[in-house]
Amino acid sequence: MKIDIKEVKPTNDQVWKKATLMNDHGMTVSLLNYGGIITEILVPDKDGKTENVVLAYKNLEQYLTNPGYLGAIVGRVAGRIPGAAFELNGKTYQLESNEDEHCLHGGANGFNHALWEIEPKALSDEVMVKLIHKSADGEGGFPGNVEAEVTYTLNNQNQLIINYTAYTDQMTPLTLTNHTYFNLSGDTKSTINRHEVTMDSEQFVELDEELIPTGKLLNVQGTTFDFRNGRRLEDGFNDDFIQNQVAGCGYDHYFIFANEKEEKAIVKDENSGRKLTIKTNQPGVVMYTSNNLVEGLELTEGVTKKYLGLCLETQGSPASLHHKGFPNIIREEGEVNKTQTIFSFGVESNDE
Ligand code: FUC
Repeated sequence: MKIDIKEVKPTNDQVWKKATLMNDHGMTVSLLNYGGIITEILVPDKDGKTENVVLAYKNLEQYLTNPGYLGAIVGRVAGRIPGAAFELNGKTYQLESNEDEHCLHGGANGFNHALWEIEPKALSDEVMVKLIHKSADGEGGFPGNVEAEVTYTLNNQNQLIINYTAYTDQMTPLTLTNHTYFNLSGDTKSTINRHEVTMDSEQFVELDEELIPTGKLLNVQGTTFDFRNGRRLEDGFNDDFIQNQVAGCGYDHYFIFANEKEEKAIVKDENSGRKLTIKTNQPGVVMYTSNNLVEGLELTEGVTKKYLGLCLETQGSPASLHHKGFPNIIREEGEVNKTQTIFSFGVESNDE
């Protein structure tokens, strides 16, 4: 097990730190203290070939804008807050809008653009970095001073464990996630169309044309959103179901976990044999299939394009700010909100 931290310069006047965590089984995770952005996850395929399974820009400078939120920690509130406004205890809070009149992923100066303090720590059986960021009362329009800590831990079971801790000194909405785009084919050899997803979910949040929750939960039964027994993503890309259509012919929806299984989501790529399993104590996940990814930005391999990556953004649901019956994101004064998501990588070969 090893950690390496070095300085990188995206531009002449900026210095970031890049941490590289390595385990004893050929798995490597690299991340920046800027936005807590994951820039590389190297894992072996079924033949032992180690390749990168996340989308990352070739030029670090691109992360300063990062329209697709590649690899980043997202907060204070991951997802969309319609009209960039919400009510709390009878008071209306107006946020900065950054997508038409809506607030997306915490606003223009969200956690994905913060330069986090970084502390490495190596133990005998795991390596980790802790990232720390303080967000002041009123930032982006949100109430409360928030102290966030996110740790990325790599162990010898080929698991990347992300722990989020957030303290607030006032009642406030908060739900953090990570916006990594996975592509298990390795070095973006192919799109995610044939990735097979299994998900422990019976219900998802209906969206309108602007990707804003309507307030209705839909049952997955009989739709392209039924991943309970596994389904290829291309089923939804090619279907005329209105919910796939509004999302740009794909998925960009919050799925509520049924909590029948410990493994909340499993992603498999038959060609490479790679398998990603997700466990979390979050109540659900936004599954986004990069339907609206800005195209043509240079990546470490290839360029950004539609269906190139799969985001599995475990989080609470911002729809709960305006509708009843959705997983809560309001944190109480003095609360320390703790969540965890575990990404486990493995292989499954067909000829076994
Ligand atoms: C996801 C989506 C959005 C958006 C963004 C970059 O979380 O829900 O639609 O395009 O990330």
